[in-house]
Amino acid sequence: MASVTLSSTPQADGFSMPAEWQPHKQTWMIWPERTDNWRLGAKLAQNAFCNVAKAIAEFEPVTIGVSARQYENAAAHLAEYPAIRIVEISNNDAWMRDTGPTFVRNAAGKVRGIDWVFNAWGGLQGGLYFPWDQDDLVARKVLQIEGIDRYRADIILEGGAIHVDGEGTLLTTEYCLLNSNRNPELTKEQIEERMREYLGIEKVLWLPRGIVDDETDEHIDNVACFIAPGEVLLAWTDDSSDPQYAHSVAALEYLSQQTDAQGRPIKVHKLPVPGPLYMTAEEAAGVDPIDATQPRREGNRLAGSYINFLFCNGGIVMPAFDDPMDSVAKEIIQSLCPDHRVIQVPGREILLGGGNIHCITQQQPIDNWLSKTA
Ligand code: KQY
Repeated sequence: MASVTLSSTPQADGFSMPAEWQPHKQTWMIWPERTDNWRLGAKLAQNAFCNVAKAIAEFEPVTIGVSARQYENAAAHLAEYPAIRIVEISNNDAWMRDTGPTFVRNAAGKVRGIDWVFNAWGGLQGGLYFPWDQDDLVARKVLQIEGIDRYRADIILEGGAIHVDGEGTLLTTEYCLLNSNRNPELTKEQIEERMREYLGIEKVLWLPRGIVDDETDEHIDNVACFIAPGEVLLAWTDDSSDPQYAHSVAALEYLSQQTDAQGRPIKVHKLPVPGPLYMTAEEAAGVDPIDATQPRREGNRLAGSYINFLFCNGGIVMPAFDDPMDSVAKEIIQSLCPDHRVIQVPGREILLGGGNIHCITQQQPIDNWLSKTA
């Protein structure tokens, strides 16, 4: 089945983005390899990504896009996991949340994909690498592989910059979406309008800031997410001397005064942050200091957060950091989502590259779901 490029918008066609906890057909990932982001030839990151893929595969199929150069290596790592498929996709790095499509669905359960313009988190004004031309083709290739029709959006956006509740509300951060290195020609109102047109939402909730030193310009998917309609999980610290405190307090104060698209007051659940966590000298020395514009140095604060997890079919895959807060965060999420089995996977190697489990994954909703379950 071919993938057609559409000239309309999802909203005009009756499509909207489902909540992440709605049923998935599969989850997509990209195999990590660039040695100026992933230390020691990306070997440790490859193991970490494999562990994430295996954890997700306990709940649903996984497809991993791999460059031609790494195809055999990835296939050998994952040969014994029939729920994990390897396909060849060229890329500039391994952040499927941001380079993959955002899927939308209509009332009949038909699925389409949005292919956002990607500029490596800021282009030549603070972006994280150049070029990013292969990353900008990833969403299109995923949709072609699946035979899913595509909307090419006229806006620069990464999937990690948005969360939705599936009932009309979108959550984002001003620091990222209003940053002059993304869409400087658009006003806040025009960006909201684009979100309505592409994601079929009705209301945008704007947190001012995200996680301190998050090199994505503070994506929402590292600081807060919907855990249910009307309920937001927020990264939190009680340490008022930590710069994260002001970010989290501002988010809490804002959300406490907001209602969602259905008119419900937002209920906020606090989720402790780990650490603070910092890059060690050994970790920094393992990264090749070549192309990436973000140098890795001993003492860099890492943007660690347990918010950066993925809902799967019946499960949640979340990071652990060998930190006292690991078990606390897991218990909070498990108690809020009793119908999901929460699995923790080591997240530090992924964090060293600048993100975590949500950033390296993209869920594809099941198609014709309503007719199949009717
Ligand atoms: O967290 C993400 N969504 C992407 C992080 C990119 C980091 C590149 N070094």
